[in-house]
Amino acid sequence: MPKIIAHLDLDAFFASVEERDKPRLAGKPIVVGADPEGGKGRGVVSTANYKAREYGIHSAMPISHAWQLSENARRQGKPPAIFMSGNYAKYSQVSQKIMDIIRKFSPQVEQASVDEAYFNLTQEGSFEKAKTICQNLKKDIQVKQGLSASIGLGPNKLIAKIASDMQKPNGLTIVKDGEAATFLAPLSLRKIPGVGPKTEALFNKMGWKYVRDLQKLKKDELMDILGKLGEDIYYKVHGLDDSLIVEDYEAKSIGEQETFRQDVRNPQILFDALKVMSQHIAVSLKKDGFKNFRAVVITVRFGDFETKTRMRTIKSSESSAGKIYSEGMKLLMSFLDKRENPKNKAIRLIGVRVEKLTK
Ligand code: TTP
Ligand code: MG
Repeated sequence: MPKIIAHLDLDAFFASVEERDKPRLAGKPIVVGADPEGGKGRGVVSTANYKAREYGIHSAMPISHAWQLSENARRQGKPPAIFMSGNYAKYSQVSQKIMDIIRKFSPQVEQASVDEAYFNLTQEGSFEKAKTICQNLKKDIQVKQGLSASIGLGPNKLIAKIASDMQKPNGLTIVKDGEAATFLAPLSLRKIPGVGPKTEALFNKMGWKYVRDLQKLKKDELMDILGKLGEDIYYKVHGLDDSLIVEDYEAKSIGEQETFRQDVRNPQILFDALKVMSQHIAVSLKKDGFKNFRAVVITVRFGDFETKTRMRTIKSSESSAGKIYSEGMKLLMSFLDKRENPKNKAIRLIGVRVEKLTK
């Protein structure tokens, strides 16, 4: 029997929670993220609701840019966006409640991020029955939590994930067994997980833009270009994926980031920020019931917005703030010298997070 896998992703999650809880926000464009400080703010957008996206505002955009777009809209007589800081404790509570609802509809659920989950519906026996389950689930989330979600149904996780994004917001997209390759063919290559901006640029240079362009290649041709990654991509463009639903992951990472008021070269300022964030993360780990982490990840964004991420995997299982700090510091050091920062650029933002969490 073919598998029937679903992927659910909440629509404009943080912003939708705010809109739900604050009646004065109903129907308005909303941006959750850093303080825009009248256009001078230095942080980024966490998310924007769909009204605000009509102005071109989106996740990870500098908040100052979002402010400009909102001001442009205001000048055209449209309502300006409402900017608000996020209430992350609340979002994570809502997230847990949503996961509990999904668990009532499926015996096997994998939380993949704060607002998305894969779940198994194979036991329903047909895509028609699985579709009805998804419609009921969407209704239940709407009634109990006042939020809308988009769901993709497919023969594996890869297809379910891509499908859930096809008809956002409030979508339900079904790709039956045997339809996967046809479904993927017209999509742009960036829709394939694992094809990032660099790989996409490489493909574009070869004249390949859509999934169908890669579907024509042999596995060896892709492997000659990209090695193991080429092999992975070969299977993906044909809609093949045998990764399993991994239960038990309540969250894949816990982390924080800080944007400095001015770009920084002084190591002490960076280490101080790292220390405070490490302490916060250790507290969150405990609060969320995690025993250990096995990896520490540092993100550095330079003044020119170049952004680098480096990870250290730890052999022993650790949970202390001190360990996050010491591993984070080793990673951070390389950004202060030629190894990761040959041009001695100043640093705009650092982020630290822990991954490979166990309960
Ligand atoms: P997403 O599911 O990527 O985005 P979304 O739910 O806001 O919108 P969509 O309808 O397109 O799914 O991310 C979930 C939440 O994670 C999002 O509400 C805010 C947070 N987030 C960030 O803080 N920074 C980011 O860069 C992204 C992409 C998300
Ligand atoms: Mg979402």
